[in-house]
Amino acid sequence: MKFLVKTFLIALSALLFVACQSEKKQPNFLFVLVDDQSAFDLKIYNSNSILETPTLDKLADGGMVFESARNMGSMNGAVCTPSRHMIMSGRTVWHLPPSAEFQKQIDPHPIDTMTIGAVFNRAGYKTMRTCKKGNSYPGANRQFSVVKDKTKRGGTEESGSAWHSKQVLEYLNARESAQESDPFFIYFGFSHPHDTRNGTPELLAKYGAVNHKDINSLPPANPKQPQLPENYLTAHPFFHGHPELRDEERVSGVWKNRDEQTIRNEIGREYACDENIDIQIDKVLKKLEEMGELDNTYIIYTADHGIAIGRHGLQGKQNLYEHSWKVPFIVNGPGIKGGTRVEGNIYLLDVLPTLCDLAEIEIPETVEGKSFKSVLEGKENTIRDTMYGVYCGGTKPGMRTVKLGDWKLIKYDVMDGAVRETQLFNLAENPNEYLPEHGRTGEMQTDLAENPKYADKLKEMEAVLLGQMKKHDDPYRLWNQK
Ligand SMILES: [Ca+2]
Repeated sequence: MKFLVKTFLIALSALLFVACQSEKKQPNFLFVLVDDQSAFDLKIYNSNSILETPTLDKLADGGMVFESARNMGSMNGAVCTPSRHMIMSGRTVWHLPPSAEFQKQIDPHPIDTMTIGAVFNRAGYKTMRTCKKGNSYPGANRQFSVVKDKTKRGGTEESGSAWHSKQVLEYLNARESAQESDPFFIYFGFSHPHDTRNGTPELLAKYGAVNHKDINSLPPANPKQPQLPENYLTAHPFFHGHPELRDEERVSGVWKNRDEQTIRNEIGREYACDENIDIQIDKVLKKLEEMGELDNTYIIYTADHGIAIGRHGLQGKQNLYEHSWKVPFIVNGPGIKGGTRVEGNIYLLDVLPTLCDLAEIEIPETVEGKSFKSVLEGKENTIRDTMYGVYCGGTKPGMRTVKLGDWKLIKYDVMDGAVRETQLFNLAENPNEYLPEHGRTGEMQTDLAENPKYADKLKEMEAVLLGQMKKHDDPYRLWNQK
């Protein structure tokens, strides 16, 4: 009798377990991707910033902030394009479909069906995306069931970032009306703060900026504008190696100007676009809350890469300093401990395997990125030791970087050997990557490559770089590599 009771109890608990499991809803995903935003814009990463982003602050307070999240790089001037290929496919920079380099895709490629939209559709998710059109991965974009892509860089509701949030809100309203119960994956992309940075009139006024259009005059100075960045320079000390690069020479409002008025006005414009995005995200989060879906939704906030806007005398994203190589990365969702900051050492190409892992979906075999679920669960602080970065969009081989611990090496081999430069930074002591031209007094607050005291460190980092180039099938070698 006792045995029967025991057997009955075991069977009952097994049944309850199965019932609970089937009631456990799969999580939703809201993946927010902004275009060309430096992590240093945000107060979350830079306490000197005057940019107000209450929605992101709330996401960070309730979630996890990654200190070291990076775009692996680019083999062409449109850094956006390979970045988006890496996000969608989870593959490394030298292993992407040809559309990453040639920026055109007419025929389907086998990798297309191993990308976010396709993978989540097969797992029973409802998938939707809105984003800018162009400089993207068309073969992956069309895998989403609902696609609302348009480039929106204006300063009105219809022509700016509000258009993207409207697409998501309409999609959520339709789900509600249809009483849709399958989980969702929403790719919530914006066309801003990428130039042209036409902010809304109210937000431009708040940051003292104007949509400057006249190449023959300077925008007016205004005390409300953000201060110059700490690592601002009027010119980069040597040529970056990409002749006639659009982002360094032809961005409306900046052109080749690097004076204080131009840069402060342009950062004001950037902040106006950033804050507008923050407002748009809030609308969607409020809607999810109303629907009772917010608690079961992972929200991921990031950018395709950073941007210079006056830092180091540069304007574009075609460099490997922290302002351009690093991206903001915030995750908020079920089980993530609020207010946490981690190193992470993640690439954007780790997003797909991580989200598969969180949804308990099999990670496609074509993925080369690593899941960082263990970091989100608080079990680890970082998933790799070494980070590798590439800019190979101008003269070849271009720029390469590696980071290991606090140390970072950047090398430039451009203009047929006319520019061969090496920089060594300790990011703990010199997070702004000050150069001699910045005139800081601290021994380590400069480029240490020429300092004999750090010769061994330099040698070590050179070896780490070559190792990473081999590991990632980098097709080039630098002048001092064999
Ligand atoms: Ca971009």
